[in-house]
Amino acid sequence: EGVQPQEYTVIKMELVAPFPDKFKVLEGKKVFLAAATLRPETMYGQTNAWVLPDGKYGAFEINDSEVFVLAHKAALNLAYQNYSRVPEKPSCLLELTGRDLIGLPLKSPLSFSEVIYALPMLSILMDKGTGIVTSVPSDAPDDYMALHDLKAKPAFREKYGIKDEWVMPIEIVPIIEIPQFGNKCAETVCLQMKIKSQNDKEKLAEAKKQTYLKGFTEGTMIVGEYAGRKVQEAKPLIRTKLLETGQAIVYSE
Ligand code: A2H
Repeated sequence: EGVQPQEYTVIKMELVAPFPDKFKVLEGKKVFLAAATLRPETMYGQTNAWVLPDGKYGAFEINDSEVFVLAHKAALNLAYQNYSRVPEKPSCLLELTGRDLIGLPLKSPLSFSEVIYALPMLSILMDKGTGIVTSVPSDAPDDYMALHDLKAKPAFREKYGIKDEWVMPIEIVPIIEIPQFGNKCAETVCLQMKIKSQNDKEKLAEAKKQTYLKGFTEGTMIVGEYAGRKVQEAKPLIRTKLLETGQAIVYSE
């Protein structure tokens, strides 16, 4: 980690009622999977959420009506950042693993899909961000490959009890146009670099570097309120809007 603190936008992905049995104790509250992102302007392209199957998560009471599902360490950090009503000790209402989260239906801000599902990603680090990632396969190479793996490998879906209907209908949503990379830059770069799976860590790190820089410096939004504007201009505007409307919060570490 660098010297500069990383400032994330945490997107509130709302659990759709009725809740499954394990989550019944949370009924009557608004429950969100809290996903940390550095690219709030890409939220139009969300197709699903990612969780680590063996990761330990908790459902933490954030205020009188809201509950966040996230890694314990992130809940503690949030408390210090004054988002929990009991600052020194955020109360965990329910202990969870990633497996409990797989298949949850969610409603996420700006996504063109009415409902998206939580699915497994094996490269999630539990000590970074919130341990929950929102998936934008058009622009994030990690997301593109993890989705590719799920679609291509029935045994992988079976292992985690994933219904085909959560995965197979997913289509990549073009949201940003980048010269030479087109409007699905993650796919372009993963194909060019012949990346085979989400476990191809070194190549994926390189793919991320390329797309991240290109997207920010040369990308143009092709959807949403700021269609036609450069990513650089749209990013802070979209972020501010998400924060002001209560659909996201700031999180730094
Ligand atoms: B980004 P940095 Cl479209 N484990 O959001 C693994 N990856 C994580 C994570 C964790 N615990 N927490 C967050 N991330 C991902 C969008 C996105 C992201 C796009 C393009 C690139 C991109 C949609 N996924 O990140 O190491 C999140 O994915 C490329 C850097 O703190 C988050 O932003 O720099 C990013 O990694 C944070 O990574």
